[in-house]
Amino acid sequence: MPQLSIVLAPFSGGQPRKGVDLGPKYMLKQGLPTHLEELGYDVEINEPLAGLPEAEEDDKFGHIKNPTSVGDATKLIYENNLEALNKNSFPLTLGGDHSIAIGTVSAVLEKHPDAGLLWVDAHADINTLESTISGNLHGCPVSFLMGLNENVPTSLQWVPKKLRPNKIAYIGLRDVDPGEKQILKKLGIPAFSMYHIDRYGMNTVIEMALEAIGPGPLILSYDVDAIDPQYVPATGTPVRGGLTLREALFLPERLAETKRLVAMDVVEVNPRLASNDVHVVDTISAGCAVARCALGETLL
Ligand code: NNH
Ligand code: MN
Ligand code: MN
Ligand code: MN
Repeated sequence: MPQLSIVLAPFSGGQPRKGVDLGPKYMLKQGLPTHLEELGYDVEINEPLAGLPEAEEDDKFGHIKNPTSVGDATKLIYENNLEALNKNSFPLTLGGDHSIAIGTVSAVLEKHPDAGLLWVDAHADINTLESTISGNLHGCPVSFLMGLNENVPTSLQWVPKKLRPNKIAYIGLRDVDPGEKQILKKLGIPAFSMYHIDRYGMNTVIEMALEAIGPGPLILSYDVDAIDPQYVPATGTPVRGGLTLREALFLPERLAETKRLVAMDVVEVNPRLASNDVHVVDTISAGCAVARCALGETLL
């Protein structure tokens, strides 16, 4: 029986909105573990952040917010993901904000140095400590994974920096900061925006993204704000003009079919930002469906 480790990452210190730490609890309550068991997995639930104190708000590194808690939390997530991978279990990490991908992606690259990363998001999350305007670390994980920062705060110095620019592809972008656009251009990183999805269709965009990162195991880091806010309203930085629900689910369905996925994250679900119960249910359902599709659920 295939093994699956649901890694709970109820962490909110990478951005300012409380409530994104409730994501894992809501996705569990929706029945995700049972649904994954029904797909044939032997499921365990890990809580690497249990006992971690809440982020202290005054912790700053220049204008960068909460570097200590982001460093501490991502290291625990890294260790837990690596443990899962080492026992041949698939880590499904439930966020939490997107800073947690510093931990998950580092773990996969430690285990599988040839792995490629698909970053599904409205945002590129490749701001450096210099380029970030907000100072929120959930907008910076890719720059840490690639080693693009010169003066890294002590708490984040553990990050291995193993991600190469030709082993990542973005899908769903539509809100990229000017500094990030420069970085993407300079490093020649394959990035498929909503324009490309309209122009070529999701199926072809996936083929192009996989072609760009080449063979090897795959990590799917899925920020639910890639999906249009009409389907996923309860997220911290919604941007209109996003993926339809079918595009959003076809992507993980297609990746499951490749049998190359070795780990995935579902992040930025924030039930507290819903203005009514329907918004909560829509958002949580979409997040859970993304995970189930990536893990092999099919319509027929
Ligand atoms: N680019 C902005 C920043 O760095 C927004 C990032 N917000 C996200 N990223 N939700 O996925 O602050
Ligand atoms: Mn993100
Ligand atoms: Mn985003
Ligand atoms: Mn509505």
